[in-house]
Amino acid sequence: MKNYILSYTKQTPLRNDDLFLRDHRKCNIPEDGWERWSLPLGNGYMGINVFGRTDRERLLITENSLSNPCAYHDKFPGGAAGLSNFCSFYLDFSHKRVKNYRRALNLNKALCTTEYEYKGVSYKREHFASYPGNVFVTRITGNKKNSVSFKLSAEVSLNRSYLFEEGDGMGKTAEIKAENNGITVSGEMLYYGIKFYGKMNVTAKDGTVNTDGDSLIISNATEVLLVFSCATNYVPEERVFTEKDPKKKLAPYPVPVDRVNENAENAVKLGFDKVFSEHLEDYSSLFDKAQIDFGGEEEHITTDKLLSKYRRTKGSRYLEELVFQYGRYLLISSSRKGGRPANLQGIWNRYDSSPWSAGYWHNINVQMNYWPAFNTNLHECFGPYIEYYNSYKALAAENADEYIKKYFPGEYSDDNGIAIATGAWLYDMEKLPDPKTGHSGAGTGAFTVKLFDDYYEFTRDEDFLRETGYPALRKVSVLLSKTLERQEDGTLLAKYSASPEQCHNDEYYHTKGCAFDQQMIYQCWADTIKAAEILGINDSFIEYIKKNLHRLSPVLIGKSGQIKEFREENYYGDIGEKHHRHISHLVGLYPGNIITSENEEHIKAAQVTLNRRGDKSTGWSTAHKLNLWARTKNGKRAFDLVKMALTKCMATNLWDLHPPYQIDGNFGFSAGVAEMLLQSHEGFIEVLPALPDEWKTGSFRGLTARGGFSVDAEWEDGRATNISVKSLSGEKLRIKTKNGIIEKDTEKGKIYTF
Ligand code: FUC
Repeated sequence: MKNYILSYTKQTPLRNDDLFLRDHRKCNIPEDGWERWSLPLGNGYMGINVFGRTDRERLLITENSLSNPCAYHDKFPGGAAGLSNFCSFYLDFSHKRVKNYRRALNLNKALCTTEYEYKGVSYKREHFASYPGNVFVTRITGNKKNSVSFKLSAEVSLNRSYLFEEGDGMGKTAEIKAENNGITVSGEMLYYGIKFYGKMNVTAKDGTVNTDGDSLIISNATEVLLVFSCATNYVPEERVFTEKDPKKKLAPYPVPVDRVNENAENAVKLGFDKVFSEHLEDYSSLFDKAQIDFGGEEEHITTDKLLSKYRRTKGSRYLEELVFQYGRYLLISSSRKGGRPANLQGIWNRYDSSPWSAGYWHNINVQMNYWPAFNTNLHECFGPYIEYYNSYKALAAENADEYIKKYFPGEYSDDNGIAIATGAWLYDMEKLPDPKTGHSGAGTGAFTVKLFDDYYEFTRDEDFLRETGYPALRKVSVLLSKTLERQEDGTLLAKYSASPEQCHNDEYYHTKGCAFDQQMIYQCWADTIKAAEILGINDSFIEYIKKNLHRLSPVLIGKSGQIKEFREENYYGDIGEKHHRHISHLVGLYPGNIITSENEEHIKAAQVTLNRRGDKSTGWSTAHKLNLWARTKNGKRAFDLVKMALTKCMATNLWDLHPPYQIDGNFGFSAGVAEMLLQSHEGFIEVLPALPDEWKTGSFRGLTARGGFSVDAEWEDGRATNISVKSLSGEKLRIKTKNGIIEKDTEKGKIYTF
């Protein structure tokens, strides 16, 4: 694979580059360039931002379970409590006015480096986060003996007893202790009684390490190794959600101090090279699985310059490839088995009161996080969400009982399914909204379990389908079946319905049977029926949804030729904001498969809707539209969105900006690029369905398709010259070729060429 490298000759500035806070100047949070310039590393358990500073380096650590509840407050407008950062380590070198400064993030190795010269010594820092070792490792070297000296200290923010106002219980206590071989950081986040512990081990070759209060002074070393591991006492169990007393949620669980110490000690024993090679083996086993090549040449300019060059010129194929791979890198770094799912900011957070609480938002954001897991060959990274679902589903069932009892009492029974509402965290989940005030309809649950259908489709893992996928699809279908109202013409409509966050006359718009809910209910029922068939299940509920599926009427075309967002809309924009960032009435186009090229009229109407909505929007919305245009098989328009994302939505560190930084935009970008190159939602594989002129010649390797296939392709002048498909699960293959759709029985592990 080519080298994919983010590189800079500027350090992360200390000025406030924080777009979120710029809009909310009242926030009194220390200033830095975290959001635009720092470089992210992660091993799924923890995220690290490397600032790359030479006078005072900052290494900012996040652990996704260290959280307050979501709570908005005037003092932190826009911030919503929620996730808090774990701690920062500061390395005081006092190296000012350095020469030949450069820093980089190498995506092929998941390795971050900072290099410079100071007073005749060449310094190098290398950082990586190992998943198998569960450690973050830093090596600092000087090319002259005894040239490395610095002070190492830790800082825990919010070391006070409240966040918003005295007595709110949203504070944190912390103790930082220095010993000769390292620094420990421990304490408690009070609201949920989260105990946390982190250990930084320090080894200095040649030099000395001495304590100075709660800091360490490292003097005259030639090489210094820092190894950090951390954890909280969070356990992803049902009772963490169902226990109502916040203090009791984690009460039975101890913080795994021994495990953390062992992680750190093991890595020290093994040494940098061994820990790095284990890390690289693990990381490459995922990262190297998929490649795209549009002929981009590695550009030897810094990433900030590359971004501005992209804006000024005809673009850069290298940058397009780089940002595609960056999304994959970020997913591997923030979502690994054993860790928590990637939240709104992945696993990187500098706040005490984070934007939208760094929650799991189920009306688009968390779904988008996992779209590239499927088509870019990273289905392993979806594991944390499956585990998360299994821990919240009991609460989701309680919430479903309550919702049906309250709003549909006649439908109440001993199985009311599960309710997955928009807002969710690691300790709690919102209830479905009140029909008069909520901003998103009950379709959010169906939108969520579409991920399970996709996971099954891409892996063909029948055990998963039996144990988790089918029960989840069915439970959401059950809930939704109880929320429908039969109309005179026999149509079944979601009685309380809202197209996510769409406003009319500045208020959330509430209605019956909007396209989002109808499409999502249709999709969920159809996927439930399909899963039941695969598993050989048939009962009265399956019979019922089979019989009534046609009554859902998920797609209506309006007088402007648009897909209607609301049944009562005639012309586009009659109801709701014309350019609203959400475009929820096209969920049937993507991620669903209700609007497909089988019905040209539907595809045309989807294009009208997309054109009327306009391209200009926030980060994740741009990525969403990229996927939608790809599904209409319009390469030119899809590429407009690629350009829009790269010219308007990227921070210098290539984080996607809503603003603020939200990782969904990065993930949606990678998924969208893959969707332009390969599709499989129509019952067959289609190579290059939405290829733009800019990518006339190229290749890809290891993109994945439904049915459990890994696909490689090469093309010239827009035409595929070589296609090879590896069968990963021995399923029947259907592929569109120039001679039409070909069907083939396959054997697991075999490769078929076209
Ligand atoms: C949805 C979006 C917002 C934001 C938030 C985190 O509610 O409508 O734009 O991205 O999620």
